Amino acid sequence: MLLNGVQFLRSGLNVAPRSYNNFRLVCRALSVQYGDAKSLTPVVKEYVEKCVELCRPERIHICDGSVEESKLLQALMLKQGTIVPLPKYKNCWLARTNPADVARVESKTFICTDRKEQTVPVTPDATPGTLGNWISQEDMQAAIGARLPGSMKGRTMYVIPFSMGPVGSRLSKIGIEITDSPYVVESMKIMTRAGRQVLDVLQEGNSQFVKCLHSVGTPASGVQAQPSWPCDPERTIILHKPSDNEIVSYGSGYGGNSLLGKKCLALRIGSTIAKREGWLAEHMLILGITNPQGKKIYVAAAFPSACGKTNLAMMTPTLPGYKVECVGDDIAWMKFDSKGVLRAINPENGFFGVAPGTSRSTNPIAMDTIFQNTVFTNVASTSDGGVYWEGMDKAQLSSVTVTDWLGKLWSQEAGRVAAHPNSRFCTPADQCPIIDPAWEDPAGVPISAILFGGRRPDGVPLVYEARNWAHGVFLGASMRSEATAAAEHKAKTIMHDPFAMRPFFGYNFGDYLAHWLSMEQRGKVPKIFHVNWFRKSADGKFLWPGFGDNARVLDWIFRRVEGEQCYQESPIGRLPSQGALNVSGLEDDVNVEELFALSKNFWQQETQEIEQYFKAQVGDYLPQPVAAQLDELKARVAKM
Ligand code: OXD
Ligand code: MN
Repeated sequence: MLLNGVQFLRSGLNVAPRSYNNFRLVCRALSVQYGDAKSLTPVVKEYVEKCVELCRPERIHICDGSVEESKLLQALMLKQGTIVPLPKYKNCWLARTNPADVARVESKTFICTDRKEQTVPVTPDATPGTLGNWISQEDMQAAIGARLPGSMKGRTMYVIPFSMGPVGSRLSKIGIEITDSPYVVESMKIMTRAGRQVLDVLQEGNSQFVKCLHSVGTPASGVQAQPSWPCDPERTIILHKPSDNEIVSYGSGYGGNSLLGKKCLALRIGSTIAKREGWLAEHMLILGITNPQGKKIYVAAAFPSACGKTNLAMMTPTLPGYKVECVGDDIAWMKFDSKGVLRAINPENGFFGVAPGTSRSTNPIAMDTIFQNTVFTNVASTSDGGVYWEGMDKAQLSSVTVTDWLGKLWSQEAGRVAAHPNSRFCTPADQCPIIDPAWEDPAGVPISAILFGGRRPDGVPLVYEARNWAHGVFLGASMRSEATAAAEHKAKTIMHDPFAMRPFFGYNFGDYLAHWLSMEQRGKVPKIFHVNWFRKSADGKFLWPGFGDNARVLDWIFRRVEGEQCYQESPIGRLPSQGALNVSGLEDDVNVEELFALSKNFWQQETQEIEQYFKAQVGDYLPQPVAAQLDELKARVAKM
């Protein structure tokens, strides 16, 4: 019998595991085309079996994570036209997606809880909520019932056991992703620790895992616009049910919509687990920085998608004697250890970076990382078997022809971009030449400072420090940034993106703020800073060179962590004191005064805007200490 969505959810995984024999019945009828069904624990078998009954695949493939398996899947995708080889590099591939499936779809992403207020603040204001989308149990069941039954007909169902974080670390979590996309399997094998070793951990008695069901689906018409990239953009939906540690994603094969370890598990479900267990799951890079005296600290930084997290995480400092090493570029899981030290792991195993803008001058380390064992998506290709995107050295184009991300011949005069603005490289983290020696330390690395930031062309200085933890939490809550291409937003509007988590909260933002405030009672909290590399002058030019020169900002932060009194109070927080920011040797003249200028008018508007936002979006859920920080800021700005 075909399970419908209602039965799928109602039966959940709370039922006693059925015997292995039962599973064999299903699998025999289907044929396990690859892998060993015996390696699955009873609860995993139960989950796989339910997914089989619901989605009705043709065959099953249990992923072992091996190189042979990758070769098999690459050959299959080549045959299906999903990828083409890039012979200029070693083991690199290019996928071109259906042009309707190119980014995360925030408007179609839902969290399912009993009550709406468990997911989002419910405010009396009529303004539509922007802090996530709630779905009821009934509607989630209906959404599954309308899409998933039979969705894998004719396809192979892949079972991917994966670990977010080093396999076996007390900070790591296990997931089982079921998917009908070999592209997703290959990407998950890069982005997570996937395969047999994860099943061994489950066999050893740790039976908990996050259930991740993904299907690229089939349009209601039955016709795929691009058979090499099956998807169902009209009916795409990404569902999360934190109470069951469960994710169901339908209709998209792209990035965070389909690689379910990343945004769905590590952030949305992850933040709910973190709240329950007393830690933090955040949209943050982690880097180690060593000063000229050989002292090293670790820093975590939250910037909205496509605001330069990968560039900062792999920065080549221009300040002599400084060294930056990369722990992760997108997600940090942070937990206090028994001594009260906040320790972080990068739960990922690879980088899923935005390609355009990545070049030898902006991020040479990324360029040294990505040209082997990498899956590129929606970049342009060159006739010598290479890739191209906006920002890459144009000199290489003189001797080749270029095919754009849509598969059309392209030239520099074409008047359109060659690579999609959200095109990506998906590459193993251990290929990064400056990967931190402790990046896989199961204990995590100690975090001394947390940075918040965004693209703020006006009014916001290069760097300032929070006065205390509650003020830092307020800075995270009031973060704003220009929209980018990582999601479906179009115009370059300044959007609120608190903690860079707006698309990724797994529960009510008010409760999230209370959780952040409570960290102060759990251990020694790091210092918090706000940075803005993107301030512009009146004539529209960036005031700060950014990239490697951001080491100058990290140098000031380092010295503040060390307790140096190199700051002055200002109405918005602590600024570097006169001369404290090291600007010596900067190639271009930088107008430091303009970079740090504070305008009463701007900050009055900014505080008003934050106040309206809190009122409309957070309402009564705003914790009092955060509201008090806003009041204090307003009072200080009034006296400017
Ligand atoms: C990402 C994102 O892909 O934040 O990392 O969109
Ligand atoms: Mn991200």
